[in-house]
Amino acid sequence: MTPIETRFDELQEKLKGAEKVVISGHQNADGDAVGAVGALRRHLEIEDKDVTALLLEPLSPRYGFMEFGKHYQVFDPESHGALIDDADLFIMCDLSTWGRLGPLSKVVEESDVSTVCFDHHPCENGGPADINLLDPKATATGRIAWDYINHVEGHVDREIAESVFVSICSDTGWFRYPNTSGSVMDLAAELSKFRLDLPAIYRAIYQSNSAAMLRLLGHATRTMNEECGGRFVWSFIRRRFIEDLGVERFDADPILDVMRSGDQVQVVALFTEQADGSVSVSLRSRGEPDMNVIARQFGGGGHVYASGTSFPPNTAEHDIRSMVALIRRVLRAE
Ligand SMILES: [Mn+2]
Repeated sequence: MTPIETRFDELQEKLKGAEKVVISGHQNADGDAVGAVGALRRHLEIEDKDVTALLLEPLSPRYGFMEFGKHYQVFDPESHGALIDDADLFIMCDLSTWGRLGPLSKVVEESDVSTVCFDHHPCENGGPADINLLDPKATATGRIAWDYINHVEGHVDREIAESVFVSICSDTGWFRYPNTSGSVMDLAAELSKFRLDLPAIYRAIYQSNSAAMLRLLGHATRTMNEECGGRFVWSFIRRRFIEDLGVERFDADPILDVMRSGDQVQVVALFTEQADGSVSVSLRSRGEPDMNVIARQFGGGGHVYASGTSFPPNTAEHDIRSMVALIRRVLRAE
């Protein structure tokens, strides 16, 4: 039995004595967080648990097609505090730092609920929860959820298959990133047998940008900075451009996707000014250098090929310059 399978058994045992379970993912839930929460929520529902799925903000419209969209609540400290206090188990997905649970972290930490963490981000201290199901080699957290459900021989239905599919297609960038493997394609094929409409899923996730977002994308690429002979490109989007163009729901991914399509590009950084003057940072690479190492030096983290952090308002401009200089140095040393 592998180490994670031993943990799977521990969780299965723990769940035998649990009735009320609350499950959540990180702030700004991406497809993997949503998919992992969705798959585990449905699994626990099938297992007759009293399960509540919480997200920290409304589900992105990109994932509105999912059955999961009908089965979650947006976290509200007023109404959900008691729910967490009464719960037997709290499961967090696709994060291993409490900070990424936003206002929910305080509520969980102040309660004495047992905690479980499903995650595939690199994590140094063994994990934040009582039971940690961590596999940094897993393509997506939804894959770990899928492995768990299979390990305990849970029933799989269309909702679980759809959720796991959303996890793996999101974290592989629709099967294009270096974490796409034969076993990922095998799993995708298996899941698609549950009557998943793949072109419709692709269209919902990747072809649902507003015209305002497309104009902002043009602004970001037109003002893009090129460094190290084009190996590093970056852009800084000021808040006023987002407001002037009427972008209602900003999304970094379509912009990052275009920027990293350049033939020389190895590293992309996108800095986006927020309403409060802070700057959110998205980093992408083709596998080298490690974006997690860069992000960590600035209080963030993530994966080798996709990481992020955020700069506070008072130091943001200086932080942008330091990060650009650091990436330049790392690339020159290669
Ligand atoms: Mn993930």
